[in-house]
Amino acid sequence: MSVKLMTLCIVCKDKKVLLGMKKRGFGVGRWNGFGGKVQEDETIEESLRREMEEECGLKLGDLEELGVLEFEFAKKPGDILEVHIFKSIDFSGEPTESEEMKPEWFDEDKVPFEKMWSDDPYWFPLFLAGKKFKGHFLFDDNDQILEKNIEVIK
Ligand code: N91
Repeated sequence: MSVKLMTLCIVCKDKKVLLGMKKRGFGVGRWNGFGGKVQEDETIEESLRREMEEECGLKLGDLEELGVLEFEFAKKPGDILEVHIFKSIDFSGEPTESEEMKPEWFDEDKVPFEKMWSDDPYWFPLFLAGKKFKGHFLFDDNDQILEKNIEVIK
């Protein structure tokens, strides 16, 4: 078994959320939060701050961690992506397109789930409600959910 630490940040402002259209690599063609793999020489928060600047040019201030999700793929059983999900309402700069992401604001009630990962409808509403959560999703070879387990924690 191996566990890879990852980060995901949803920036929120005026009842809108900032997502990025992934232009290349893992998850290409889907609206995502910002973040990525945590490197060995950095903390989870340091990694998120770095990825955020690289992917859309925003500098993050205070962060709130709301969720931890494990993603596992049937083609690589035992390889877990442990994703730490943060909310940011404290940031500076203007979202700017990068080679990896095209940022766009969406109304909280118009999140484009049809062009997002299949697990997002299960936890994004909890996130928007400010609830803390943890869970595990197992995906098939087409990134569809085979197993899910999600719970709100205190
Ligand atoms: O970025 C967002 C909003 N969701 C997201 C869901 C995922 N499910 C599996 N993976 C690898 C994901 C990445 C991002």
